[in-house]
Amino acid sequence: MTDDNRFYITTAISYPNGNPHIGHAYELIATDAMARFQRCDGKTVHFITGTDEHGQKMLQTARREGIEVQALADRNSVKFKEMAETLNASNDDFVRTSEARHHAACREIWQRLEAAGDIYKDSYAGWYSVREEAYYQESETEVRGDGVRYGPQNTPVEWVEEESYFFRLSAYQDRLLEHYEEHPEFIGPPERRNEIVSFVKSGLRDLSMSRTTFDWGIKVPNDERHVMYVWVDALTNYLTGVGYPDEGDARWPFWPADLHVIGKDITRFHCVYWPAFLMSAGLPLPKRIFSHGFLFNRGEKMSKSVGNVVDPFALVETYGLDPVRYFFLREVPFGQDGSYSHDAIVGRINADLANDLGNLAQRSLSMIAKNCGGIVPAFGEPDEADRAILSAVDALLPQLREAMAAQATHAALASIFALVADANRYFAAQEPWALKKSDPERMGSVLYVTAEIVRQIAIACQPFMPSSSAALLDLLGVAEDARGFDRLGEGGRLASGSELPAPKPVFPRYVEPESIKDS
Ligand code: MET
Repeated sequence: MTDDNRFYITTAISYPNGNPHIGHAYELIATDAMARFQRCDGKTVHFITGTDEHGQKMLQTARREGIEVQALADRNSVKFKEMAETLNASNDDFVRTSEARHHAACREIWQRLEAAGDIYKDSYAGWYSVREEAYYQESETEVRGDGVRYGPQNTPVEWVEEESYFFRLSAYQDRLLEHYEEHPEFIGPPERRNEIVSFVKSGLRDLSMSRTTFDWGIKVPNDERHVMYVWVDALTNYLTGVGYPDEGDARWPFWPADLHVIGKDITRFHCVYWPAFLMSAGLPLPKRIFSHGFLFNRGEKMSKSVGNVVDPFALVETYGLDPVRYFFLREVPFGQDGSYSHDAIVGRINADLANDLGNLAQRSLSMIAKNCGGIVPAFGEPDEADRAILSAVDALLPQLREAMAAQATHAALASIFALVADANRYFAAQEPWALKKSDPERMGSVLYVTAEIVRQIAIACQPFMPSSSAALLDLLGVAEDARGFDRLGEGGRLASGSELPAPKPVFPRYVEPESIKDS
């Protein structure tokens, strides 16, 4: 069952009660970069995302819109699928919780919890946030000046009183604490881990697992008046995505998940409830759960062509996909909150992508085209500067692995772009244009070294900016099957004498559209 070469990674599944917004895009882009990273690094990856279609929030939205809730789910789920395509997400599957396969997985997990003696019937009376689909203890809520009672994450709560099945969560307190202790990597970043440990230490109450006041959900086996609490259903999607309950399914060996990427507001569900359900069901626990922060547009100016700043489609339309992916993954330390604005995005596009990486590639490749007949030049005896820059770039992979093991996409990109800066300094200091007449062989060596650095940088950038990196690798004549991370370092050096296609710019500057500049 354990095959070190498999890597199973998931995003949270989104409530399709509205259009996808920037938060959904942020999580999907980051998770996609992590999935692609592992693929480039030789892993067999299974990456899933999806939509979370049951629960009271969906029902309320459908009623407000005057449509059937299934119709609402169908309509908006499509938009989430479209977003995944627009963002060039490489997910292998898209799980919708209204699908039959998911219902089967949920029924099975319920029966396992029941068989373990962890489910009992009682009645629930307490506070519930429909926006979060979360139960809260009274001590976690407060009545504010507007007379409304709010939960700890600032959403209104309402009183719920009904017959309910319960899960013996309280019985798992010690086992959970033990697990956190023995697996410090289980929850990241450390701030979230600390919060969870103290929440669990403060004492766990049994969890209400079903609702009877509406029927939009997965029916409880053998008691059809109850539908499962939406989070029981939602979390089980991670099992549905690997073929559960069919443990003979070809995807089942991917379980347990290597990484669940989620937003920090849903850490409790993933780090307390989910492992407890799995322990009860006798299934192995995911290896790691990483909670990212939120991106805010703090009233900062956005491009006027991004009519709605929270619309990921408009962002991609305005700035281009890979620049948006790069910005999200580079600008904000993954795991922390951050902000975005038009100026910040344009700054990154023009400084990092167009000036630094784009120019490095364009200048070196056009010199090869012009002065070397478009043929990768020979690399003569390396001098001190050549050796220094090549050994820096050859040492990139361990740094990337370390950063990505901690989901630090910003740190991985910082290492890559530090090399881009080094390479630009190398190129400027070597002045290959001046060597053209005085020492054409040396010019060839400098261009070779620069192109070789661009090759490695482009390979390393694939998880983050897949199509721009592919374009760069095409310009360098790197074959499709020579783009894995096993080709980073000395082993994959560019072949002198190979012919390159005509160079063209890959990272254009962002220029304000005329109509907007003057208005
Ligand atoms: N739909 C939930 C949310 O968006 C996430 C479910 S992940 C199992 O908060």
